[in-house]
Amino acid sequence: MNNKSLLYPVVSTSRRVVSLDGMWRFSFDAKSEGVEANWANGLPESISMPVPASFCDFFTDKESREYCGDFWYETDFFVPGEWSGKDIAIRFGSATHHARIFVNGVEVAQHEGGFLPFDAVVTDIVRYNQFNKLSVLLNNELNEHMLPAGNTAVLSNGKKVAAPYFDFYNYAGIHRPVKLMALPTERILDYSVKHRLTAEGAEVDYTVTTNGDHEVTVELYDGATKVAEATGKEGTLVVKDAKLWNVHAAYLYNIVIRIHDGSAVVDEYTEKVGIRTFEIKDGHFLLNGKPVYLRGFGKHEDADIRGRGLDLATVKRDYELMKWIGANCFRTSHYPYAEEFYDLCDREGILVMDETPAVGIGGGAAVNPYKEYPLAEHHRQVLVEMIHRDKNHPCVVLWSLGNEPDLEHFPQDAYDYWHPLYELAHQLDPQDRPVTLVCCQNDYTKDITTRTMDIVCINRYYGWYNLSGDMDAACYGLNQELDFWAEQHKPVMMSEYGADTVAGLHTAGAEMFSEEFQVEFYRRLDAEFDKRPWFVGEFVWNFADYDTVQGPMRVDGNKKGLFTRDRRPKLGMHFLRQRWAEIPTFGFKE
Ligand code: GCB
Repeated sequence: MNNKSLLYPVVSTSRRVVSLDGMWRFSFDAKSEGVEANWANGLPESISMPVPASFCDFFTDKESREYCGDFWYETDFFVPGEWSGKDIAIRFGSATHHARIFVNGVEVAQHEGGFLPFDAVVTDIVRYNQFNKLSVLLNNELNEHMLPAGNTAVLSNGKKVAAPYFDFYNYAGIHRPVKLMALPTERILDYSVKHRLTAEGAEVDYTVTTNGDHEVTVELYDGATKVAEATGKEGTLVVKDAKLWNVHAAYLYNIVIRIHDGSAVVDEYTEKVGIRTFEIKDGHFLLNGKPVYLRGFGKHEDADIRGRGLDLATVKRDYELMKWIGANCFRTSHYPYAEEFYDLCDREGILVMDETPAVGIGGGAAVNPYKEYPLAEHHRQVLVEMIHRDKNHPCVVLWSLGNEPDLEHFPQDAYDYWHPLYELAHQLDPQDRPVTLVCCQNDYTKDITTRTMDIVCINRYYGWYNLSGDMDAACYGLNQELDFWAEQHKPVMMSEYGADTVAGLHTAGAEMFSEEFQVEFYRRLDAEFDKRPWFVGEFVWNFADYDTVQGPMRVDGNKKGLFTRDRRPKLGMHFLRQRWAEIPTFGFKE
């Protein structure tokens, strides 16, 4: 059974949380024999493995690093006797990609998709005042009915090989924190907030979902001072002289939600919330009613050794660098990130375009992914989970349904697939944020889907993959395309553009792969954006170099980073730092 709640685990008067992160036991299961052989009651052989982290880069031998198939994690956890009478749940921030969870040998949960949280209520299975066994069977094979999409080839020697339809390494493992929780049996399952600015301050409409009928109260605190309160599962908090959440000037309140039974508090949940509005109006993004030009990056959760495992030190360093360069936004390409990322954005005042793991859908006229990949159901699931998880973050301002699907070869099928997702996202989000998808360098005239989104997001590599190295031709091509988009009367944003750049490679003229070319690339293309008032944002690709599958196109991974993988700036970074400093935070570009 699951707890039916994606609320982030917090400790309160009624809730307890214990981290299960640390060194776990690990074993590959190449023959997929573990379930039959009862490995859920104890791994016959194991090595140690840190959680959270990807398992891949701890290994030096190719076989283990590139392992594809089933693998197990195992640990022991203690349940204090004083927790009896509560519901006991285990929550995974994510586990990549397919997970089956066992406690004391009993299967308690399954989850598909490697980038969103899930939990299992294990109250009836755990033994109190004793150690219990937690076993996790994971599988990192890719296929065409799960996201991100890919394939798994089986070689003649029986070895499985991942064939991703995407350009980042297929890291796998328990990537995010694992928490043991003691929750009241009658509890808060979810809440949502929606903000409205008024002449006196702001009004926050809220809804609370619980699994019981007792009275609910909601309070808003500014530090220790209560500034608003209301009773009931739905209501409005009236905040006089509200301090708004803003870019680079975040202001956060504490929301405190309680369930009462007479004078007793049955459950209490508290979280930080920011009051702000975000909308598209007259072709511009308005944050709290003021136009804002988005500038930032596409990123990856990617780091040396840890792979895609959450590492708070890397997260912190990335925010410091984003502030240093003057970015105000980034896209969680190509999947929802760890919740801790969004928390820091909430605190730092950085905007987020939140993306589902829908990457790798289609890739040419030969296959109609909308007919041949049974993806729609899983796609809906990840969209629902992402919006459910992230809807209250003030930093999240845009939903991206996915990255670079084929929209050109089967235009009507593509529209019929994507448009219901667009409508679903609007229905699911209490704040009704703008919804988009990110389209790739296709024959944009044939694509009938992108123009129906709230904003047109284009990934374009003029000057790199096409018209390579010729920036005059690249600017010509870009201008031709931008003239087309101008006729659609939608705000347009560059959601990716970039050039592979080998740090330390210098050329007197600006030649491809050199740091000089990276500067020239951005200097020339950015000047074209600046000619158009309806151009509302630029996300350079990528924040930092990152790992990919091996191949003739990649030299030790993708080198389009503005920082190296160990976060040293390349020349392009200095150019952008200066450019972005000249663009006012609010208002229009001159
Ligand atoms: C893209 C993809 C991104 C790739 C990038 C590149 O269009 O969205 O995942 O990594 O191009 O560098 O080729």
